[in-house]
Amino acid sequence: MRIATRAIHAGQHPEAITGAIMTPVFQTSTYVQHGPGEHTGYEYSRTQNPTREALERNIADLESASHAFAFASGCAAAATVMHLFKAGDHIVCNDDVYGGTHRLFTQVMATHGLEFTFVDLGDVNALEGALRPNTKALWLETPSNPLLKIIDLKALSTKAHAHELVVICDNTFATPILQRPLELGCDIVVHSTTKYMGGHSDVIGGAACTNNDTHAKRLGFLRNSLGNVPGPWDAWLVLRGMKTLPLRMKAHCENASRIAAYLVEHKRIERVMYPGLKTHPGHAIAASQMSAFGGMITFILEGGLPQAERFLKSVKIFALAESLGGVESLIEHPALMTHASIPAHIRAQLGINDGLIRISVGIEDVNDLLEDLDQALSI
Ligand code: P1T
Repeated sequence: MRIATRAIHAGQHPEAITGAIMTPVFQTSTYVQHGPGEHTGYEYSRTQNPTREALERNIADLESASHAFAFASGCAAAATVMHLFKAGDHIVCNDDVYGGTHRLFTQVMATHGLEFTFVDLGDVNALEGALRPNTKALWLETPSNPLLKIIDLKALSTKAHAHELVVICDNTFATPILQRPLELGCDIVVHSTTKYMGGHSDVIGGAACTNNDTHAKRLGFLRNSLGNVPGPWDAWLVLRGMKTLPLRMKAHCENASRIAAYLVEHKRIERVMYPGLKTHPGHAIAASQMSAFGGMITFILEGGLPQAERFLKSVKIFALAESLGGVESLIEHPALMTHASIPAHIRAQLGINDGLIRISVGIEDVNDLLEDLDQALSI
């Protein structure tokens, strides 16, 4: 079956007692046992929950994975994946990642003895220069947050596997509708399901997927031990979002490409970062590994912070807020908001400067979005 059909049906069965077509919210912490240890396969909701499992079957199917694990947040998924490694292990990571991922790696996992090197992997040959004898994994985020850099997943997976690294890809910005990293050679995919998968800005969640049975067994053990599971309601909300993910992604991509084309032409915009633009350095790779270019656009407004602040306060439909991937359009200032936890000198090196603005293009009528940007840019 094709992906739009699978998004609706994969992993879903009518409920056994009533035939309810939608998976119920199994809002229970525990399950009755017939005798000690004689259970139905369900013992305790941290360990097993039918609503969560329905979501996991759905996500696994879309990501071409044999295993998926839902988490309480994207950060919880990333933290659990990091527990596959031990003190003294070294991980190479692309330089531009979500600020919370950078914070998790450098201010949490590093204090437990993991070592990280951040490098611009837009040039795949940069990997070799970052390797150490103790390098165990490669963490990739593409398109990256917030600079929308594109990383060649196939080429880097091949290179990394030659050094026996575990390749992990954060696929939050693309979703499995646009890009399936496991098919391109990655070993583990992580998501913030808070974003496009949930799709309505009403839930926090995460996921990790793999086809590797050893990683899957360990991830299941780790999640049960760490206890960072989503509640059944949250799993249900993400599952509901999944059903419209293909439709929504199509609308996000169409609106974003119209808006990127508008911004490129605007005299007050110094630079537009959108992988769909032919001028984007990663455009050819994006075109080969993604089926469309996504709903995120980052741009530099002339005039630094004062102009950026004025613009951010002038938009009327775009809401000034962290996060992305909901049906509604959001706008934010990475340096002061989503990436504020990254030290200023690193932000400066990366180019996350005071004029940098990121938009999550929603699925409203694109003409309203264009008019909103236009009026705010003329103030
Ligand atoms: O917020 P949470 O569900 O824990 O997901 C973290 C996360 C992981 N990976 C990527 C690529 C992300 O963008 C995020 C969260 N990002 C935002 C909140 C943001 O506004 O960029």
